[in-house]
This record gives sequence, structure tokens and C-alpha cells, in this order.
Amino acid sequence: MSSKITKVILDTDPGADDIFALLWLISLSLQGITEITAITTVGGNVTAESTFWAAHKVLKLLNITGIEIGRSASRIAGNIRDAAHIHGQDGMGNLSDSLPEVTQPDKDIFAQARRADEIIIEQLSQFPGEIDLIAIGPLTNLATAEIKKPGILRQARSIVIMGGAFDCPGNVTPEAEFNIAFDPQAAATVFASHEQIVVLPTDVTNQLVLTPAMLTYITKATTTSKLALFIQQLGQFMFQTNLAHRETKGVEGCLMHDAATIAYLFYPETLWLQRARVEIETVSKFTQGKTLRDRRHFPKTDPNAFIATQVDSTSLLAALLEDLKYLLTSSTPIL
Ligand SMILES: [Ca+2]
Repeated sequence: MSSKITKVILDTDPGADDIFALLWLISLSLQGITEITAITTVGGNVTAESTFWAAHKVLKLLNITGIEIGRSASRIAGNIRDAAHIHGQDGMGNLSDSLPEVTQPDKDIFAQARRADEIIIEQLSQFPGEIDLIAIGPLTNLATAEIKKPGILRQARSIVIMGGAFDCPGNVTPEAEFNIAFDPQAAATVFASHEQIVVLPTDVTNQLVLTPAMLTYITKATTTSKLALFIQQLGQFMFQTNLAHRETKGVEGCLMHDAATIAYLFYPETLWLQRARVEIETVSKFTQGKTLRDRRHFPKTDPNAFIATQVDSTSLLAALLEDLKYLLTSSTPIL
């Protein structure tokens, strides 16, 4: 069976699991399956500046040039603090000092970078109906683009979001998941913009545990490469913080929340989805950022989303492992 090469924009707040999702996407890009048209960074797990540099450093480690990285729009509203306690102050397991140096000309890159919303508007206008917009951080950039140019998000071929918690507890408050709670107004704007939003909530992503054995499997053929070392150290860092913060229910491993979006686009057989109308709580003192859907059996005429409700985590993680292994062992000159 053949398939055409798709275009994607990755909107991301790296973030260690963001980095695994980005590496997966890069592998698929090197395999000729997709083309990354831009990476737009957003403040969330760590500051806007740190997420930008984390994305920049990952591309630099891989010697990849030619993919524009946008810097975050300003958070619209929200009072959740960042997640540096999980991801490290630099969003990459405090490993940034061990990665290729940011050289003098590089240092101005952040100041000179275009804003993410500008890039999203430009790309979706230029390639209407062609781009899969993958959002694995707070929805600030997507919302800002929509506010600046109403209707622009409809130009995406799909909008695939990691976020929300429907039938499980939140991970930053009793009811809310981080990406939505960090900028709930932005999330509400995005969910009001489109009728076909795909949502990968923690209900399914909590099942995606990368274990030490999996990490060893990915890197064992290339243990001396810089990328293998980085992946090993990033994983080890995340195993510790995920355990310490009880993310994995005592299992040594780390959650691959963001990778679920990549699976939806490229390995859709690993997920089951339910049509629904998703609303975002934006005003409540206790449940701000909660994602809601109406489960009552009344006729409904205005669904806006497909929510993932089940995942074949074994097959999804197997696909992730093989593609990361490909990234490490392929003979492509950039590595
Ligand atoms: Ca993220």
C-alpha cells in the first residue's frame, strides 16, 4: 500500500516527552513518510525561551537545518506553574550543557525568531487542507493564530491535540490536565474553532510507559553516539522524576503522553476514538481547565471532537521503539 507524504507542524513545549515525540516525527520524516514544515514552540513545561532552545538544541544535535522554529505567543490566561520539576529547568533533563554548544551567531536566534502564531497563519494559508497541526503543549499559539485570523485553524487538514482528562483525575489539579489547564482560555478558543479536533487525553496516555528495557533496546546498537547517549540520559532523568511524582504508579519508566499524537497520525490502528462535544471549564475556582463532554443520551447536533478512549499501548510503543531505533541506526549522513 502506498501513501503520500504528509505535511506537519509540531507545536510543542519541550519537555522530555515532547522530545521523544519530536524524535519520532524526525524518524518518520527521514523515512519519507512526512515533512515537518515548522516547529512552533510554546511556553508550558518550561519557559517560552527554554522550550525554544530545547527544540533548537535537539535539531542541532541531529545536525538538521532548514526547519523553522517559532517562538511562543504570550499566554492568554492561566495560573498553573510550569513543570520544570518533571522535565528539568531546561525542559530536557538538565542535559542542555552536554549538547552541542550554542555558538555566537546562534545566540540571537531566539530574539530574531518569528512568532509561532505568525508561522501557523502563514503555513495554513499557504497550504490549505494539507497540514496536520500537532499540538503537544498548551494551546496558546493555536488560539492566538485563530484570534488574529478567525477561521485559520479550519485550514488545517487535522488538528491533533495531546491534552485533557475525561474519566481520570487531572495531573495538575484534581480535575485538570496540564496542557489545557496552563491556558484554559486558549483551549476554549481552539475547541470552538473546528468540528474535527482529535484529542489524546491522559485517559489513554497514562498507559504509555517507556521502561528502562525499552530505552536499552532503542540505544543498544549505537551506545556511543551522542544521540543515543542523550536519549539514555533523558530517559533516566524522566524515570526518576516520574517515579518521584507518582506518574507511573510505582513502575520504573516514564510516560510518553505526547507521542500519542504521532501514533494517531501514523499508526491510527493503535487507537479507538469517540465522537463528542468537548467544552473547557474556564471560570471555576476548583475545576478550571477541566475538559468536559456530555455523556447523556440526548440527541446532539454539535460535536467538535474525536476523543481517544482506548489505546493498544503495546503496539503503539513497539512502533515508537522501532522508529527511534531507525533514527539511531540509519545511515543517513546527518547522524
Ligand atoms: Ca508537551
